[in-house]
Amino acid sequence: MTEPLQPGKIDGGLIAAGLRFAVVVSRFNSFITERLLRGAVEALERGGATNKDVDVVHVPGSFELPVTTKKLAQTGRYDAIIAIGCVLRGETAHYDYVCSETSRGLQLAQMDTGVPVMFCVLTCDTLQQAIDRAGLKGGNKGFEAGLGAIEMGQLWRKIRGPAKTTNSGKGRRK
Ligand code: INI
Repeated sequence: MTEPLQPGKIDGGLIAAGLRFAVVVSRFNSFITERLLRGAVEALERGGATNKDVDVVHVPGSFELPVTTKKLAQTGRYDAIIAIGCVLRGETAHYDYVCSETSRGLQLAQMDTGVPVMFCVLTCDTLQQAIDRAGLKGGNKGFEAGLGAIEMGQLWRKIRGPAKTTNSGKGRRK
């Protein structure tokens, strides 16, 4: 009898050492987003990332996350990018525009550049829902995004080899 086929597996691990990350953070609702940021940085640190491996960039609101994420991705310096925001429903349709354009823009940023982008934008009806997801009973979504960034960064390196430049380098990946 022949042995059953054993397919080769390509998985990302949870070791951040040697990978480079950017974290883009919205200042809007900073009470929440700074907690998500702390969670993301903690995950990267636990994975073995060091100071030189992580850049944190602040933007005014979630609506500014996509263009900034794309700009950072185009530098070729990062293995993965974490986009952090918090959109809270108000009395008008503003919430819907910010949510849809932010999610669509972040998806476009990763599809256009090929750099994995973690969608860590809370879209909540109430402040309590956001608090619960920023370190209380719903865990910390920033920490989960940090783990996701490590896994995707590792996976990409296995699929296509290391990024071409360093954080201090000037070149771009073509
Ligand atoms: N930005 C957020 O990140 N969260 C919100 O809840 C929010 N609300 O409700 O208005 C918000 N608005 C600002 C927006 O992201 C832009 O910064 C602004 O419109 C300027 O482009």
